[in-house]
Amino acid sequence: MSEVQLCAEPAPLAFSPARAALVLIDMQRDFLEPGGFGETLGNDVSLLQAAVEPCQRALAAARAAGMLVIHTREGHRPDLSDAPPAKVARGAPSRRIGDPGPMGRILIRGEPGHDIVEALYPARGEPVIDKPGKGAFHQTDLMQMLRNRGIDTLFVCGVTTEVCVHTTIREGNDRGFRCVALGDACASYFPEFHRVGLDMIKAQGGIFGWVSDAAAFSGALDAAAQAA
Ligand code: TIU
Repeated sequence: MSEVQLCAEPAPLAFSPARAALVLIDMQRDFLEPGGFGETLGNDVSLLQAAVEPCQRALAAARAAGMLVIHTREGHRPDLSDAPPAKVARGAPSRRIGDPGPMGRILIRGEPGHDIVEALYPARGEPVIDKPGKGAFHQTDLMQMLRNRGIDTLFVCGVTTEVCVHTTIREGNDRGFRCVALGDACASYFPEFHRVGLDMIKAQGGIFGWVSDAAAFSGALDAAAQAA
């Protein structure tokens, strides 16, 4: 498939699917389901459900186009050796990182709550990046993976808009990638932060990147496939 024309803000964007990746950020049970990390922080986790169907749509389109699909998960080693004490000790959650909960230990790799929700489960061969921080580039091999594939454009979905999605887009932008948030495929525990978070990306002529949506992304890929 040659160049795809995408409706986006603040301006349309042309991209090559062979040089683009769809990055799904932290669509984990720990953030989306009751009893996980998100709920321990006092959040209404049902707010994040809005992103699931748009993520499915974007995922199906990327898979059909043969695009690179990368999933990320935020979490820590069982011995917490990679968890900064400042992160573990912060706030007054009902359960801290590493404490036992109904989906296993909170935000710990290998526990049921750390895994990706069923509706968006990675297909065989799709890389899953386990990250200890908010950004997907920090202390991971994401940069190497993208460089090896000649990727120049990232389509970013997932949760939460103003935390891990934003941090990843900021990291990616500084590393020279064109980063596009698929807005409806992102969600936050704070609808206001979601809205303003997307506005921040596309302000000032696209200071961190672009904002589009799952329907525009899948429609653009479909149109390019039909034309080919
Ligand atoms: N709490 C919150 O909004 N987010 C996180 O802690 N991690 C992610 O955004 N994945």
